[in-house]
Amino acid sequence: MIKRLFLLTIFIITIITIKMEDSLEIPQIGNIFNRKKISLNGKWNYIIDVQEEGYYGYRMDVRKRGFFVNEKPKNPDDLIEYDFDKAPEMEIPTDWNTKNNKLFFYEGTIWFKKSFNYTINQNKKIILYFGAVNYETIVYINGILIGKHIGGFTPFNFDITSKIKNGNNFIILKIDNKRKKENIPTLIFDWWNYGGITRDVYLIETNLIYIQNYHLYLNKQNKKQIYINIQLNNNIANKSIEISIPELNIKKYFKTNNKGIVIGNIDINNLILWTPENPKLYKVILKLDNEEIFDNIGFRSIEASNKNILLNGVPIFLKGISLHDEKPNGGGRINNISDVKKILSWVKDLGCNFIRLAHYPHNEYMIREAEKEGILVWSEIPLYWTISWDNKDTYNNAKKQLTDMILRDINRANIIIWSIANETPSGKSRDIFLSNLITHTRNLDSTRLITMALEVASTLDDNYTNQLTDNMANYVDIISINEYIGWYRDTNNISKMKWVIPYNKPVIISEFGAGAKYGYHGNKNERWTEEFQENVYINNLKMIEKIDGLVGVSPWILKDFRSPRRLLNGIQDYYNRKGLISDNGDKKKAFYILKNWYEKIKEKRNNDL
Ligand code: GCB
Repeated sequence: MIKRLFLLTIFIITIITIKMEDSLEIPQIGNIFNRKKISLNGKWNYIIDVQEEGYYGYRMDVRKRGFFVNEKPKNPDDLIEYDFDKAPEMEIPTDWNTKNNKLFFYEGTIWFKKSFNYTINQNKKIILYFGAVNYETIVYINGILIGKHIGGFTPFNFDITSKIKNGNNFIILKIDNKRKKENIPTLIFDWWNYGGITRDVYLIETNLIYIQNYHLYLNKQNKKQIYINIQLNNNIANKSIEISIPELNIKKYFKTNNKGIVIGNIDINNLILWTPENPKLYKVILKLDNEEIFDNIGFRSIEASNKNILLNGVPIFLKGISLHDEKPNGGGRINNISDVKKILSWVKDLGCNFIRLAHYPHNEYMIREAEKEGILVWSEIPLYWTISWDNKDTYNNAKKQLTDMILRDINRANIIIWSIANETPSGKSRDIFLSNLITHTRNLDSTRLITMALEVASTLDDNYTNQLTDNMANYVDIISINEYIGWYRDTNNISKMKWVIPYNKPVIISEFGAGAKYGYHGNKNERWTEEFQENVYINNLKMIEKIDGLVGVSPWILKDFRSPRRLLNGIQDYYNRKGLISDNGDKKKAFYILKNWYEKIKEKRNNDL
């Protein structure tokens, strides 16, 4: 019996592996906002499957019960032990943790099913697109496996043209958000592991040959020229693509090379560059055969020059704040534009021109809205703390997440920084891993700066001089440092601290902060009070402004956020309390300290000019 089961399991695993190789996943399609699409958001049925019965099923007889790939077992006389149509519903997109009390701490497998009607249009391609699903997703359409995706924050899509039927169809997903050592992120991280279909789901309808993605950007050396790079889904040569920018009276034609790529440039006069003060976007229309897509694109340059960051050739100071992708009130993943607007209204109230979107790629709504508002962005992948540096699959996973983050937002003018990693322990394997990712990023995108959040490993003999010695500082364009002086260390000595940063590069203090529970008051030396946090801000800002080469700060963090590592009863209650604003939207005292400092910086810069 045991032998039979063993063989059966091997058989099942073999089927799964063989089929996985036939994955219908295709390279990410760009600019989903302005494609012809049908939304598959809305109600999906779900089955919580703690032991992954529907996948591994002990005593499972494939013929009789099947995996949970159909809506219910197919034969009427089979034992019915699952039925999606009788299962509860969840409104997608959402994390599952905040939608059902039973799922608050849940990390495991949940199955989802969506039925939909479709009328087939001959000579069209149908692409099934997911904005993000956390973490591992196996996708079936009409009972057939079409692929698997890992990574919780980037888009992925499948060409389902050959699998979709006229009339009724159904999609089933097995989603698993168990943490694993070899994953990105790994086992331990300081945020909530929200599971589920957290971003939009669409069916995209395109021509058989379509524009997969494109990048239009300003020539750094010649501000009267826009570079163009367009990629079709097919290696076809001599396809004609029309590009028009009506506001600039531009209409040009380009032909693809034998890789299905267009590389070219357009000369432009009177271009208004994108800046935080005037976030000018131009409507750009790309036309291939009878299919058009448009985008609103801003043009700007960004570069690091000695210890400055130059936006359009002019030094800029980044008045920033760090954010998690979490709703303004009550936790859960952001999944709509009004959440984004609320968060950005706080960002603007604080006087910021810059946000650090920690610690993974955020919702596309956030980036697009910030772009319209003139807010610059740092975007990063969840390569956080201790990663399995020697594991090849882990590297490939990181590289894929990085690539998909870049491809999704390649045309967004406000993103000026790609960050590769956060607080990683020094070592040879890590350096190889990270430097390879940096090379990859530079090859994909030459129009942004690269950084990673580093830590100070040592202080000099006087104990007050912080010295940055991380080897990765040699590879990045900007030195970014997370420091928690006044909270995790040196609580009484903030003002004595000095810095030695021996690189001719701009510096960002990418994190500092302190925990405080809103409404809890006391002495400035008493932890968790608003006064303690306020004092940490006052003294840190005084110290930070003396740092040679300082071009920006993004303190930790705008709003209290959920984290399972924050256990202190009555104070933390599973929230990281370093927010300048409570989860209910109440501003703590430190909010005003930072706001005033940003006001002062503005005045100082105006006086300097
Ligand atoms: C850090 C991490 C951030 C944490 C923060 C903290 O250095 O980058 O993810 O949440 O410290 O509050 O400890």
